[in-house]
Parts: sequence; C-alpha cells; structure tokens
Amino acid sequence: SNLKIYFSGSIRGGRSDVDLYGRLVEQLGKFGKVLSPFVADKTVTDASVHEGAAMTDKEIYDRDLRLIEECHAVVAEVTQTSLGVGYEVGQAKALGKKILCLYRPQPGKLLSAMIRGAEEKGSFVTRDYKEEDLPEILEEFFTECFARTHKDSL
Ligand code: 6IA
Repeated sequence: SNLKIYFSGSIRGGRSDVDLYGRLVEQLGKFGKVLSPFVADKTVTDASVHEGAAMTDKEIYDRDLRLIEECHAVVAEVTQTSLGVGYEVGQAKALGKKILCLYRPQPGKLLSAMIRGAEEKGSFVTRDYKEEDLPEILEEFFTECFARTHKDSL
C-alpha cells in the first residue's frame, strides 16, 4: 500500500500510553507507511530533550507539520489529553485529511467536544474503543475512507 499515515499521540501531555502507541503503530503498518514512529518511541519522554539528537521545538513543529501535509490519513490516540495531538488533528482537518480519533472511555472523563463534535461521515471519525477492537476499527476506517477512491487519490 502507498498510503501514508501520520500517527498522533501524547508526548508532553504525558507518556502513560506509550506502549499502546507502539502496538497501534505496528497494526497501522498493515494499512500503510507510518510517517511518525517517534510518537511510539519509548526513549522519547515528556521531560527529556534527547541527548545529542536534540531538535529544537521549531524543528519538531516544522518537521511534523510537513509530514501531516504529506500524509493521507491521521490516526490519533486521543485518550491522554495533549495540546499537540489536538493541534495536529485540527491542522489535519483544515488540510482535508482523513482522520480517525481513537478514545478509550474512562469514568469521570469526557472527550473534548472539539474532537467528538467534529464527526463527518467518511472523513472525520471518532471511535470509542477497547484495545481488542482495534483490528476491526482500523479495517473499517481504511476500507470506508480509502477503498473506493484509493487508486484515484494516491
Ligand atoms: O503536546 P504534546 O507534546 O503531547 O504533542 C504530541 C504530538 O506533537 C505528537 O503527535 C507529535 O506528532 C508532536 N510532537 C510533540 N513533541 C514532539 C517531539 N518531541 N518529537 C516529535 N513529535 C513531537 C521529541 C523531543 C525529542 C528531541 C526528544
């Protein structure tokens, strides 16, 4: 598949879901090329500036925005609240990208209306999920959003 996928997940918003991001990126590999493997990289923490490999915030911003422009779909894990993830989803929507937001419902917490309320059939999808549902949810999203227009749009 020539599909390019940008995976978005919390970094400075908190890294408690980083193992899950890793499993998600692995599953996304079945549908296309993931342009942002660093989001699932356990050595990237919310506090640290990488020894040696340090990029400035501007370099990170410029690179990530370029990759979002380049991608066909953004898949965002939105359970761990993150300003960066929300910003990237908004940018992706403005650029007309296909978007899948994945949320694990938790007691006493509600997903932002700016994500839940952005639903648009076939282009902006938010799914409540448990990890075991992921294969089916991903299959459905990529089939619905790309199966037909795939060859024309790539
Ligand atoms: O506000 P947050 O940090 O939680 O935002 C997370 C989102 O912004 C992710 O989906 C990434 O696409 C992007 N992002 C934020 N920080 C970084 C980053 N820092 N590297 C790559 N993407 C980022 C790493 C610093 C590194 C030198 C250790």
